[in-house]
Amino acid sequence: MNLHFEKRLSELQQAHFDLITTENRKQGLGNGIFDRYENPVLTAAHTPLNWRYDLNPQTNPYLMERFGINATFNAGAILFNGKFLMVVRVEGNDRKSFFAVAESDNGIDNFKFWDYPIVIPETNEPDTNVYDMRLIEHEDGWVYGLFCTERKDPNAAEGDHTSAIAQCGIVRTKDLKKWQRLPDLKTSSAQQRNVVLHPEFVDGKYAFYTRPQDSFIEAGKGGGIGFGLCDDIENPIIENEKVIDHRVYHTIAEGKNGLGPAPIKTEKGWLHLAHGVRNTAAGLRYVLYLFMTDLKDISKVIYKPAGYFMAPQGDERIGDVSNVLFSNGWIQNGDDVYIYYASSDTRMHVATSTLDKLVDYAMNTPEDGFRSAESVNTISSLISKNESLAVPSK
Ligand code: M1P
Repeated sequence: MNLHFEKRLSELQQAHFDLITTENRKQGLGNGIFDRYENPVLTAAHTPLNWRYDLNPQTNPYLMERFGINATFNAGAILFNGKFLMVVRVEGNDRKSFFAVAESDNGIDNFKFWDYPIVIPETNEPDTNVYDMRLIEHEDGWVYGLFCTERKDPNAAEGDHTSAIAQCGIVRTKDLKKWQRLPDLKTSSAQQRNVVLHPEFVDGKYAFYTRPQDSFIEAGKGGGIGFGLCDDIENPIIENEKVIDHRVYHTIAEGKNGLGPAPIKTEKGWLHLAHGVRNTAAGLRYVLYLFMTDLKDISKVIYKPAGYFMAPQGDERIGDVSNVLFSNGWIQNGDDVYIYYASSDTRMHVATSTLDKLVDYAMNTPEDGFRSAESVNTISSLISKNESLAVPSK
């Protein structure tokens, strides 16, 4: 008997069990808009041991990791058969991402991965890397998964091993186990990431939110959150793409932006969560912002608070790609909203709020005045409004 193997296995199992069963608690006072939680909901260490280790003492006497997992992030989310599910972007040490489902009863802790990662069927053009799935329960009865499929740019110059083309891959399922692949979305843009399907038909057509870009990283002359309609999801082509949420100089989204999860319908309009990116001396900074669109004309932005809704804080700031918050999944359960967000391309967190609070935030937070003087005007009117109140001082 290999005593070292047995002892190490038992320690690994205990540590894994302790980690995935850790209770999560709300952090302190918060900002009144949402609550953060003390622990990430998923890290690389949450992935099952039998994904990472050969558990046979004959073939792995030192009980070494045989398949390292680097990160678990950018998860789509859905409430399915009463369970909170995330379709997680799991990235191996080999830099390839794949999708896997993690499930929890309460949405804030005890997330456990299903036995096997998802097998995504391929088109005639194999995917090099797949990531960032948005899950959409469409009124046609399918659950769609829209994700980025990345392939090497066939026109890359000799010796260029980084140029890539990102496009939108589409799968659909009824049970989140068997997935049917549809053709990749066709638009006139050279690059597409952050594509989201609207959950309802619009004029009998499938409606997509897009993110046209000139190049893989840079928006170039493109960018902004786009919108377009398509007749047939099995032959998905968008002929006309119009930008509905533009990049603007000296805002949190001057560099680029992209929609997060599918919007949530409220009485006051469609609620959207998106990310905005700006460049800094320390590299790109990704923050999350919220806006609302009109119920009748879903391409019309009706409320857009200034600045960010959430930005990286504390440990969230550090990771593989530091200073990044990214969200492509949220779950509405009655009035409660569970926002699943990744920090620094490394781990998943949850923040909770309610529909009422998010709509109040979207409708009543001042808009961007685009100049410092306008910010001073906004804060001054708040101060003078508060002056007339008899607020007890401490
Ligand atoms: O590294 C930050 C994010 O960068 C990309 O997002 P975007 O397309 O908006 O630039 C994506 O690769 C995303 O996965 C990643 O989190």
